[in-house]
Amino acid sequence: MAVQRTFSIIKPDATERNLTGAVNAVIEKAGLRIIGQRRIKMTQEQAERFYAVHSERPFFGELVEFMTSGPVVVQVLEGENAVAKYREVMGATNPADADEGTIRKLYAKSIGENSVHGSDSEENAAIEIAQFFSEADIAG
Ligand code: DAT
Ligand code: MG
Repeated sequence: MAVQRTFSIIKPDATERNLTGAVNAVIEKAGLRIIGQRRIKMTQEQAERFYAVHSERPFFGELVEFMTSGPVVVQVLEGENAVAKYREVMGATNPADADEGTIRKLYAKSIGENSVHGSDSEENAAIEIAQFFSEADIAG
């Protein structure tokens, strides 16, 4: 498996509790390199576009409201098999189902406020990275 990039967001529940460094420590310990990172306040339009695939789901309004409720840290991660590796390190969407040692097991508050996002495919990673980063702001 080749070196890949994936897209990560440290969500508002985690930035609010000053967990950016703690989350980054888990990411780096897993062998993933943080090659782009920016702290932003997502606009409603950015959040709606980012989660457009979930627009028909009953939790969509709540999700957009949460993602715009405070600062987030958007990141580009690089490493061997980075997409699947980061999904593994994040843990299951619902922290109640997440494995020990995963970011969501350690830090998530609930299925909605679950501390991190990670891309689910290499194709989506490229689309998501392009929404928030230009190549000039990434250094591998
Ligand atoms: P993941 O973030 O693990 O890729 P997803 O893509 O299915 O999960 O959903 C995106 C986000 O939407 C998820 O991180 C939190 C929220 N979400 C998903 N299912 C939910 C539910 N049943 N209730 C509330 N929020 C939910
Ligand atoms: Mg997802």
